[in-house]
Amino acid sequence: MSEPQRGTKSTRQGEVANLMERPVVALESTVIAHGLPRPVNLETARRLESIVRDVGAQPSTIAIVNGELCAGLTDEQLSSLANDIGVKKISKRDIPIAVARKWTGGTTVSATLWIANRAGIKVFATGGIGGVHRGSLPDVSADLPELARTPMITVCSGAKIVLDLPATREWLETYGVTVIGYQCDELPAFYSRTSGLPVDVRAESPQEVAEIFRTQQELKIVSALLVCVPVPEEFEVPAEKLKTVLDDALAEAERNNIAGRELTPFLLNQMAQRSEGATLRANVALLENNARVAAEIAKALTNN
Ligand code: PSU
Ligand code: MN
Repeated sequence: MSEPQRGTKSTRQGEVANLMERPVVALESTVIAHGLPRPVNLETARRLESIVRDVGAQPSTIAIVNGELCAGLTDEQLSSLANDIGVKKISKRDIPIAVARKWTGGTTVSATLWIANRAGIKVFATGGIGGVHRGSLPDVSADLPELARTPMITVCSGAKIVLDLPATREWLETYGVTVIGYQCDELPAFYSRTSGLPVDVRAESPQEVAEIFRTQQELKIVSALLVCVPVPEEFEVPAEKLKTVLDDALAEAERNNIAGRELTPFLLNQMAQRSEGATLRANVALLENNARVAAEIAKALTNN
């Protein structure tokens, strides 16, 4: 495929052509629209793109703008996602509605995977994937089933700490999503470098990741390859601090009956406030680091 499929539009046409031949990294946009506060959100979105470019790959931020599926945004579109009121959080199930009703919104991991895969992109970077939420009502992020059916390398720092991590780990295993620890032996837990949960294999380099992905493609195994990169050490939030902040955020969500699509942004925001910004700094640091690792992997994939 040399062009994005029909209906997937790039506002930087030239840049998205020849996706298969050039190293391209898809970037998610719910994190910009709803995951980070202003003005850190736009600064981070721009920085992620420049980190990918500095490594020698092409960034392709994925979003829906006025009902168009976009792989690659102009700076104007990026800032409207970051600043406009009424920008939606678009999950997989919302895609047809968003297109039909000409919405503008940030795409979650699930919607980003679907659009980026259609555009022929192989590598995707995000912060933390969604997963199985805590609590008695089953709330399972659409990110998980989309990972199970999309053959893309997804670079993340594990699942967000607000989730039920053991249940999320089990889900990935049940649905055959291969989990790589990038220079680590445990599944990272977003703001923490460890979770006590195992990865399937440890990889030391982008080349090792590329080799497993190529093998997966040769075997025609259709699921994501989840590459988990721990938050850089100096930004890790200490366990004791994290525990208090998390417990308080979860309790606050329950008191306010927050559920559905509001829950993840609410919890992230609560934690940032209650930790004097420590979780926010960790979130930005891991996003930047993941973008860099994803770009290196994208390059390793095309160098063969
Ligand atoms: N990673 C971050 N911040 C975020 C998210 C991921 O560092 O805000 C977003 C992703 O878009 C992910 C979504 O898909 O949170 C999960 O939301 P939910 O639990 O409602 O599926
Ligand atoms: Mn949910």
